[in-house]
Amino acid sequence: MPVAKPVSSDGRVIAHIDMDCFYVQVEQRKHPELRGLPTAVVQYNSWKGGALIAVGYEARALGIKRSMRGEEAKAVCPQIHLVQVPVARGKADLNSYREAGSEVVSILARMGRCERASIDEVYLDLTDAAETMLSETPPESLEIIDDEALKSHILGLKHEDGSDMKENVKGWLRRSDADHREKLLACGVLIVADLRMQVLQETQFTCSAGISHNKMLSKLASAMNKPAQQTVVPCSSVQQLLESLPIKKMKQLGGKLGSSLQSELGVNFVGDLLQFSEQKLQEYYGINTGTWLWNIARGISGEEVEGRLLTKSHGSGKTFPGPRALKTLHSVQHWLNQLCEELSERLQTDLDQNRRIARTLTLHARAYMSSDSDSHKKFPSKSCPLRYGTTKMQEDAMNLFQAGLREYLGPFEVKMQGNKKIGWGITGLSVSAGKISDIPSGTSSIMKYFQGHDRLCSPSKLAKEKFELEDPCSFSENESNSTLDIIEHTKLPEEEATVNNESSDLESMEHKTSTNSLEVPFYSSMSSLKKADFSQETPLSFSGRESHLEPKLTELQSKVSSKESTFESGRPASEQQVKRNALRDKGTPSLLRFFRRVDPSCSIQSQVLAQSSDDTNIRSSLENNNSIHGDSLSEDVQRREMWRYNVDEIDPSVIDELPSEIQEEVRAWLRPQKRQANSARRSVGIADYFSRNKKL
Ligand code: DCP
Repeated sequence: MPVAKPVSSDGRVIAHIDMDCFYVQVEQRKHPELRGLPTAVVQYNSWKGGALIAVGYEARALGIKRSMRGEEAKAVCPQIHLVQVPVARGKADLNSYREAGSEVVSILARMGRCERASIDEVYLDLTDAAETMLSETPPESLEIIDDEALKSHILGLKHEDGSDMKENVKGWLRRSDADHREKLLACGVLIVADLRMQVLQETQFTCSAGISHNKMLSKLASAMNKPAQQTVVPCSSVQQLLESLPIKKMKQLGGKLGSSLQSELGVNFVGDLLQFSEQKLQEYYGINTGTWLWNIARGISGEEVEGRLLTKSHGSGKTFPGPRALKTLHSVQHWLNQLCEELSERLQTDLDQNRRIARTLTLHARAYMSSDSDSHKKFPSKSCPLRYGTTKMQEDAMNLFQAGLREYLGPFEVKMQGNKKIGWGITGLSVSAGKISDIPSGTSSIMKYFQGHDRLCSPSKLAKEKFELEDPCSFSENESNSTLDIIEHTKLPEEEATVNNESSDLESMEHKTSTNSLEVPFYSSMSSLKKADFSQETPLSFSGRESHLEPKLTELQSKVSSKESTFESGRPASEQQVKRNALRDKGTPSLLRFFRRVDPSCSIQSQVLAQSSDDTNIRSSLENNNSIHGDSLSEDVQRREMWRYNVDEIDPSVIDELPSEIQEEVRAWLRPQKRQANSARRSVGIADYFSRNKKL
């Protein structure tokens, strides 16, 4: 459920910037001959000419909609130019769009705190810049105001018949009798207009913007006048804006909470909420959500711009609509391998360039069963601690899938028709890496370890690259009824149009809804996988399996290394890269194991043979996979998730697996004299480990 944040001063100046028909603009920059022509971007290799995922404004004017497929678009507008999304590993390759988004972010971040909300959306806190402008060059002192600012739409500003709209806007911007907040807003209008011009000049992309005192209102405003325009929400116009805004269009109200407001309280527009007291709303929805509702009805939102130029997660997904549904573990494994390979590369880049590590791997799937009675059932999302290294990620993702499948199948008996298996089909798969954080400073050896000992990133390089790299691919989706965890995923366009033919404006909006939201790629439109799924993620731990394997560490290590080397070398990677990956992969599991409490009571039996094409084995295989499900484990799993362990429980042989420089550090740390200095037995967190390293 949404939670009310402390309301900060509404003297803030917040902008929301949203690129116009973004993928189309990126493609038009690549192919300048398409500029000004009706153009749309389609997902590759799809049925009926592919799904349209981005439609240029010239094409929109000719009746083309994102919900169409290529063939339909051609029928409606024969002159339309359809550009295919680049492809890699048999799926959409969104890198060029991500990189283009990063270019824009690097420009916008010049003027204030910048939060990248999706692949083409950014929030900016321009309060400081506006204060500076107001004190140094207030708008009322300006003789000439840039045309772009004069084209702004100021909500509530009346234009009398025949009056010059730009003159009216100029008058509004230069009011000397406005209060401080409104003067700051006027500065924000000038700053944003200038930033948008810079973006255009430096990237050739146009964008639209909303400017107000908080994120919520700015987000609403940026969509009101597109393309290449900006809309301002002065305090005096908030009520007017919200009174006719359909409740489900409001961020976090697109799902169950919005439906409940409609059915329980008869609230259809945000403004309808005004008739309820805060107490009444709290009675219905609890204290926090009640207050949050009371606030949004008045346009009040304390949500801060987070100051985040990099994505909160990385993800990779693909859908398999209709006859392309995956029906064997073998095919699922194949695609999970592709998705994990992409994810692993992006994580490695993030690590190399930004010194960030992800800690959670999550698998989502969309599935169906042949049994009608079970058609409503959702495939449960599953998470586990993330192990770096492509092969490990692939293995873990498959285990998560199997855990999810077992839960999904439940008591359902796989039906057989002759030799044909009709039990289940997978129509969407995605893996994402979350809980990304900076590597604590002072952990140079850890860095070397992760990076295959080959180099360290200098701070200046990192600072520079921060703007160049990221997972932009952000699409957002509200977790309508939860403010719990935010997981972002790489949007996979195809599914949007394919799965979501009825995709409404509301849904599009939800896909993109920022902060408390999911960068959602592939299921941004998968109605069956929405909202609730994400809050139902079940953390899984593979510590059990690691513990099970503990006595055979050396043996396992050598197997893993050779297997992974083979795997890597089978790909067109450079030798150096192969070496680096092998080195990286080699140490990771033991490091994770090292930092986790070992619980011998939990073990995961050997992985179900993913390559098995005999689906009749699935159930029994899954049932043998005892430790990846079951309520009895959940507590233990959560305990392990805390990343704590007891010094005395560390098996010294584990240290042999660590890279040499870490071995030394850890041994020094474990030396009796050091430990005597510590007060008796106690648990040590990973943070302690890192800070100790610094001291040693
Ligand atoms: N996208 C996608 N699948 C969707 C929606 C969008 O792959 N279902 C991609 C293509 C879009 C980009 O994300 O260009 C940004 O999405 P927006 O919803 O912001 O739409 P556009 O930027 O294309 O258009 P607008 O100008 O209306 O914002």
